[in-house]
Amino acid sequence: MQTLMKPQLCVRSEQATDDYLQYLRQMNISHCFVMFSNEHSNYEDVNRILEKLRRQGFTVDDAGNGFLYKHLSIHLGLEDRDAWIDKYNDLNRILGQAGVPVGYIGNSRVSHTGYFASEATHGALGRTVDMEEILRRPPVTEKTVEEAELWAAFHYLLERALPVAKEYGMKLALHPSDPPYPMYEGYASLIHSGDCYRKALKMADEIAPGVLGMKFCCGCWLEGGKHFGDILADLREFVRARRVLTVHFRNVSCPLPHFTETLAEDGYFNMMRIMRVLVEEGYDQAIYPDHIFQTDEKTGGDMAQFAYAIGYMKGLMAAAYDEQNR
Ligand SMILES: [Mn+2]
Repeated sequence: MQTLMKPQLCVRSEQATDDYLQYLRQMNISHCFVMFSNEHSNYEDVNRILEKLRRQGFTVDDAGNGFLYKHLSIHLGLEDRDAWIDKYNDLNRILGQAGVPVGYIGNSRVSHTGYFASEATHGALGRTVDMEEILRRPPVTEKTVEEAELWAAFHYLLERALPVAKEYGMKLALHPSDPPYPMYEGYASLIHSGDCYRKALKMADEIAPGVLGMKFCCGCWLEGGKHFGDILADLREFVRARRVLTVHFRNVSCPLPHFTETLAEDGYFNMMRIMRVLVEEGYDQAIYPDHIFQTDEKTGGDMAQFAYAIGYMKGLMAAAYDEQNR
C-alpha cells in the first residue's frame, strides 16, 4: 500500500547490524531514525553508518545524540553550556552535511516513578508516573531554575543552534517534557502544553523562520490531558503549519497525576482518531511507536515489543487510508 506517512523505527548506532536491518526489512520498514552514541558521534562513524543504512535501502528521517541534545548544562544555562552547545552543533553539521533532514533540540526531560506491572499493562512492566512522588523529590541542581530562566536558556540555545541547522539544511525537532508538568526536580519544564509549543515556535521563527519543528508526542499530550490541550485540534493545527517532523504514537492509562503507559490499543484514548486526523491532513512525515514495555528475552525482548507496536500502528494506518479512499 502506498502511504504518505512514514512508519519508522529506531536504529541505535551500535545496533546497525545486518541482522537488525533484516529485522526491520521483514516488517516492511524502510524508514528509521538513528540515535548516535558518544563513541559514534564523529564524522567517520556517522557517515559509515548512514551509508550502510542507505545502501540497504533505508531512509534516515532524523538523527541525533541523546546525551548531547538533552544535556542539562545547555537547558538550565549552566556555566559550561557553551562547550556542550559546540559539541551539539558539531554533530548537527556532520548530520546535515550527510543529508539528514531533521535533528533534535532539547529540553525533553524524562522522569518516572518506575516500571510496574498492572492490569493496564496485562502484567508487563510499564513506565509509570506518580506525580505526587516526583514532586517530593529534591532538586537535581544547586539552585532552582524557574520558568523565565529556562526560557532564557532556550533562547540562548536557539540563537546558536538554529543558524547552524539552517546553514546545513536541517530542521530541529523539539519533544515535550515528560511528564508534562510545569516544575519538578528543581527546574521548570519547557514544553508542557500546546501553548508552550506556540511560544517556542514564535521565539524560534524570530531567529530563523521555519527551522524549529516538533516531535508530536501523543503520549505527552495524553499524559497532560486538558492541561496540555486538545490533542486532535492541536495535531491538525501543527500538521497544517508543517511543524510536525515526527509523530510519537503512544497511549497511556489516564492523564496525570498518575498514569501508566499502555499498548496503543487500550489506553484511555482511541488512537484511531489520531490516525484519521493524520490521514485527513495529508501528513507525510515520520510516525514512530515511541515507548515499549520493559521486557526480557524470556518474554520476547524489545524486538518483539516493537514488532507488535509497529504492526498495530500500521494496521490502524491502513484502515485510516482505506476509510479516506472509499
Ligand atoms: Mn515521545
